[in-house]
Amino acid sequence: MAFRIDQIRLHQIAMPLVRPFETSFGRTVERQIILVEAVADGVSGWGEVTAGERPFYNEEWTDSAWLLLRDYAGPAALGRELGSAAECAPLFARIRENRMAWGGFEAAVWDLEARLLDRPLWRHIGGDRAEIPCGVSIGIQESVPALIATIERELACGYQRIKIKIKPGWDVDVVCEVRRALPSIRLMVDANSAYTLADADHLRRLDDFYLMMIEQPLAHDDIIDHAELQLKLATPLCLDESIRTAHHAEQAMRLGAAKIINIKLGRVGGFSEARRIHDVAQAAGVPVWCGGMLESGVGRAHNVALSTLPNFVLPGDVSASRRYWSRDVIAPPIDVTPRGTIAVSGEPGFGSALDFDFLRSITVREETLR
Ligand code: OSB
Ligand code: MG
Repeated sequence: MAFRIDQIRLHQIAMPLVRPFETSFGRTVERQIILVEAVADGVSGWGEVTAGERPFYNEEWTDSAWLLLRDYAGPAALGRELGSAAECAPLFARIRENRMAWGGFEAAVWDLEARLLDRPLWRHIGGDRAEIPCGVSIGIQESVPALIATIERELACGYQRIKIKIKPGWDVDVVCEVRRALPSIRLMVDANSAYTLADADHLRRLDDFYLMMIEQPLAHDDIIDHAELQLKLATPLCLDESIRTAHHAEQAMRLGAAKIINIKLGRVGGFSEARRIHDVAQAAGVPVWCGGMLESGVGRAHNVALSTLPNFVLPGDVSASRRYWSRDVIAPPIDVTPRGTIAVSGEPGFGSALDFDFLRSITVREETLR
């Protein structure tokens, strides 16, 4: 359906995590999140920028995203007549990368279109399942017993698979002990680019622990070394950081660098590219799952919607709001069933209401583009 973007509002919110989250590239204690509100005909659609606070996962960070939206993506989209939400991403074709920034806006436009059509976002993007399988991502802990206790707590909540973050010095021995304590759980690891091909023999030791996959062991922008590493490992490799477009996905699958693909809405620049990656992977028989970036309820609900597409066959890093937030910006918050699933909402758009009083109370800057 055709609509015109009359206004764009940027809201930056500060949200302390319930507990710090540590990966191979750093520790996050508080999120600084930009929510993007796209307005047409008095109706607002909402999206979330998933950039971190520092440029350590990819090149983006909260402040870079703010400037990109304010000075480039916003002006490229304002006042434009769109025939449909699918026409949004091409407006940003001149912008190199910075996908999390403009992808937050792109997701808001899909939400907006779903609301204009009075339709749930998950149905609007072509989802076909009302309940999605869920896993959790567990950061680097201070000790192995603390890690095992954390895993047991998450299993008790019903989560279907456990992902643990690894880095040099917190890898093979840790996985070995987790496996000894919990021999039959569905387990995987994520290195966030902490290794090189020189570590191939070390990484091969992970083959003893029948992991579901090893996520992004090598460089954030590499495909070829991953292909070479895969030849040396029995455990399937999954790419996260390296896949930003369907073209990257095709190259990685062709070379044998990715037997599984993690799709993150922000990393790939929104729903259009996420669906394209989903489709090329499906055509190649490669399963995908939805990654997470410590999102607030807005991004979390978008991830739930994305996960309803048919080739999202593995449990994603899409988990309950309460794992990260004492209070979320949406009401009701995202919750998990005892079966380790999240049920989608039948409400229009991303499916929950924003808690505007709370949103105002945690807003640190706001700007309206018109
Ligand atoms: O690589 O998947 C990742 C969090 C921040 C940055 C990168 C990653 C992650 C996670 C958390 O694993 C997933 C979540 O939001 O639960
Ligand atoms: Mg990852």
